[in-house]
Amino acid sequence: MTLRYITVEAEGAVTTVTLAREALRNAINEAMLEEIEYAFRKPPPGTRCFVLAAKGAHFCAGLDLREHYDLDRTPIEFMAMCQAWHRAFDVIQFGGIPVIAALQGAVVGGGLELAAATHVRIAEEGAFFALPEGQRGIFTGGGATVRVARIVTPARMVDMMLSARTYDTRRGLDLGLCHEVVGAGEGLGRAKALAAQVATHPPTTNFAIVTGIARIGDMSATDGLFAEGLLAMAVQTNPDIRDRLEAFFSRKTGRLEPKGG
Ligand code: 1HE
Repeated sequence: MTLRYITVEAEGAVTTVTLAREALRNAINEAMLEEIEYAFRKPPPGTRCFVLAAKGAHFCAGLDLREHYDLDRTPIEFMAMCQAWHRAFDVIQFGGIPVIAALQGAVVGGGLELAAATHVRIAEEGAFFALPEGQRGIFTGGGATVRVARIVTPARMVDMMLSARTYDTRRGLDLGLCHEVVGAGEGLGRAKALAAQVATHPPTTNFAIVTGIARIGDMSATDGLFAEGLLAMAVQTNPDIRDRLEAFFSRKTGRLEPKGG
């Protein structure tokens, strides 16, 4: 596929997907959405962790409102559009490969929906989170009612949509919209460093972490415990982990330190 709105760059086991529509604040049109889905569905061989980044001062302003206005979609056409967003973001969340997001500036509307599909979110100072759809007279359609509501609670999502309030990185961290805050200009470097470390985990371990926990959240407790056992059955008996355990016994690996973060 010829990529026009994003770039994809493989560096060893880490592949960086970058939104590259800076002039329109990385607003997502139909073609860009297809490119995003393609990038995560067909990773370069050997990819063990993704970084999702964005060019310019803002991560993503959400749905391309201009395209939406110009296409004047029918209800059925917009339903199909929502399903395309859901499909693409499901590939990000459930593709089995961890995705670390580097966020700056506006992470709003569909941009927050995109970020919420990633597994670890590193935000630069100055980043902000919002769901301004209500203010525009529209509704979310890229998965926020599921993903964002589960992060911040459904009640808070109602408030975010009615008030269009913005949360800075401090509040974003408290609410779980981001997991780490770094200085301006440091997000991509930190995301790549974390991705390089995550990429050293056995792929089946990462698969279980990024797919299992969210899937089990949809299950009853009984089914969830059973599913957890099945995942652990595959992961804990993987021969690849024996070397790691031996390294722990022989003190070749560092110990956890209670330094927080
Ligand atoms: C856009 C879009 C867009 C900017 N679609 N063109 N999302 C929103 O409601 C967010 C709308 N955007 C903003 O609030 C601001 O643009 C930002 C806070 C992100 C950035 O502000 P700023 O001052 O840096 O840029 P700007 O001057 O507002 O925008 C620069 C250009 O990008 C300008 O076009 P220009 O031709 O006048 O230069 C803007 O029109 C354009 N632009 N955002 C199209 N979103 C599946 S449903 C998902 C639901 C949604 O995501 S709704 C969208 C919510």
